[in-house]
Amino acid sequence: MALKDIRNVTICGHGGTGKTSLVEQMMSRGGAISKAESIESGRTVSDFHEDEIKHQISIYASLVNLPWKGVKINILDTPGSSDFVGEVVSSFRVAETAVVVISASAGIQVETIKLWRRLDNRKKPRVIFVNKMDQNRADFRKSLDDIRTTFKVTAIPLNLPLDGDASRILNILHMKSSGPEGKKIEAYSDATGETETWREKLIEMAAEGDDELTEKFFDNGTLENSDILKGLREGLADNTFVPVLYGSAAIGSGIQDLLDILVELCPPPGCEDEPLESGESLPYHDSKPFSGFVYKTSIDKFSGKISYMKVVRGMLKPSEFINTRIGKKERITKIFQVNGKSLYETPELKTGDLGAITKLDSVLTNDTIVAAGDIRYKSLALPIPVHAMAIDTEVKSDENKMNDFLHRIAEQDLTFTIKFDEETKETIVSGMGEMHVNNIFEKLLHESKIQVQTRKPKVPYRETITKGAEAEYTHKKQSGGHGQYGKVYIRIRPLQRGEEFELANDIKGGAISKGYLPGIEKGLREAMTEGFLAGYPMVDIGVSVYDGKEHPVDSSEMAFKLAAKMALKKAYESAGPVILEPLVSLTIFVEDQYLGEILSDLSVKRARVQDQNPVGGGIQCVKAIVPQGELLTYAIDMKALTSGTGAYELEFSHYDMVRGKVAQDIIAASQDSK
Ligand SMILES: Nc1nc2c(ncn2[C@@H]2O[C@H](COP(=O)(O)OP(=O)(O)OP(=O)(O)O)[C@@H](O)[C@H]2O)c(=O)[nH]1
Ligand SMILES: [Mg+2]
Repeated sequence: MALKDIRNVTICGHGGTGKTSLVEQMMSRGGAISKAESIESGRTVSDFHEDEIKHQISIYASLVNLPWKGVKINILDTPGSSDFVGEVVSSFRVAETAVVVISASAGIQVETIKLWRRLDNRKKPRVIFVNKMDQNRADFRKSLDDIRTTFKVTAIPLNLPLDGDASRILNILHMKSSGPEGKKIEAYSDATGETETWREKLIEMAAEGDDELTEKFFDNGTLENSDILKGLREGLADNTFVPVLYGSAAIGSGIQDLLDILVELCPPPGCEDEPLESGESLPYHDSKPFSGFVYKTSIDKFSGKISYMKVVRGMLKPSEFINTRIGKKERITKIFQVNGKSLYETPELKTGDLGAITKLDSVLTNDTIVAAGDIRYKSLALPIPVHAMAIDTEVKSDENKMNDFLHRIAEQDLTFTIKFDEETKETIVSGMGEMHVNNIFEKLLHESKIQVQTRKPKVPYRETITKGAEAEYTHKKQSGGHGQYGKVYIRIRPLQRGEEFELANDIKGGAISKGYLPGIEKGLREAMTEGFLAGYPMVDIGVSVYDGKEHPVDSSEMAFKLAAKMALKKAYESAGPVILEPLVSLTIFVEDQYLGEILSDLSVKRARVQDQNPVGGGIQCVKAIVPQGELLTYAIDMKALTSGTGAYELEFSHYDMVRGKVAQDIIAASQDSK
């Protein structure tokens, strides 16, 4: 099997557009399964996890494969919910083509628009499959217009439902008709000439990007089918056109057309070089020593740890390999082809192919495995988790077990993180949304019988000063025996945001001995960790110690430590202390109809809206800078404000001063919790 005999395809699109049902149909048509099962039956090949069956949605990107016309098609069936977008993004990395599924009746939806932008950034060739053409509201002309205006692409249909009937599909690339389940139907005679018009457009499109084909087209007024395919193949690879197919996964129509196109038009692996961590890239090559990239890790009840791999160079056969992240040798004894939950042992995986290996102890997602050499393929560029919460176990003694479980999940799912926040003393988990995090808690309860309690995380406020000040403090105690004595003079000044802390020794004439200076530094640093206004860490303060006094017998490091701490407190109080709050940059995608609600909610949340633009398909993109403390439950607010259709992304921006009542409330809350 050469590179040209493999296709790696990701199936993506908004939730519920019928991706999993479509994959089921494709597998059945390719003979990989005997019958396409429905989502409702819970028996589809790609939605095999217990949580997927329970909720009747895809949660993980499943790998399946099927043969079609001598080609092995690997398919990654991805979830549509933005909560699981990490799975989609990792599938983009290993697939050369994306099939974007749109529901004919629902139109182009927000998640599809977001995915399209991600695919644009990667210049990934795309095929659009307009599904659910069996439904009443389906209208192929309208959906084609929507695609063109929303994505601003040259979209050309390669098949059409005749008279709007999804059970009668005409393939205009090969001019043949088919019915439900791909059954042959009578040849279609088109009195309107519409299909001919589309075919002519298709041929013009094929001729356009290639000088040789353009010439042939002008000479003959048309092109032979092999030339049409060549031209379209080039246009698809260069993203100059997007083929659109119509069909229905419910009645099994248009499926064969899709499979044909994947084989005839879509690029095989190796059309693009594989990027390396170093910034360079390596071409795919079948006669080089083996190297492969681990794009996903999962843990299965039966097989244990499964590492999913794409072979970039050479061939993977059982042998000893090196994990280049840690330079550790790993023995691979068994290699598998994957169809959902079924792993089939295979003697080898060829260049460009996708498959799995079990029980690779040292191997994590993003690792590179090689036969020889020291390369590392570029890591997946995954989105940052946006929804954070503080958690505790209901029963205190379950804490270690919960931590182990959640760390194991975080190892498999890189869009889920768990960490102990030293500053707020809380265990914080973060994910892509409420559904994502709740699904993990459900698993924890189901598999380990551990119930967690969740809270809004504390906001990591900081304190700082707004002007310079000076103070002196004498720490003096006489309580029998040795006394304690230390006197320090300090000046403090505000630093730039992010400079944290600076200490200058400006003591003249040895007023304080060198041996006491570490005590002074310790005192100041200790004080910086707990501000005098509300107990939050102090930042961006420069301290100059410029004078002091010591006692020949009673002075000690400890005495100077306490003196420095108290001097800082005195100076701080007259240096205009303020609370700083973290701000995040928020990007929102929302349908036009909910824009007003979202904007008025943002103004309540003290947001500064920076940008607001329509991005096509009736979707608006809003960018704003918002205090993190206002967004602690934004996943829930967003759902309520937009009937579950809105989506957002977050990124830390900077710290800024809090004023007025909000600042007073933060200070009052800190007093209450003492
Ligand atoms: N009428 C009709 N219903 C369909 C069609 N394709 C899928 N459905 C139904 O739409 C629902 C969602 O189908 P799925 O295949 O789970 O959709 P999905 O895109 O995989 O969903 P997620 O993975 O959760 O994003 C199910 O109830 C399907 O039976 C279709 O062509 N026509
Ligand atoms: Mg699905």
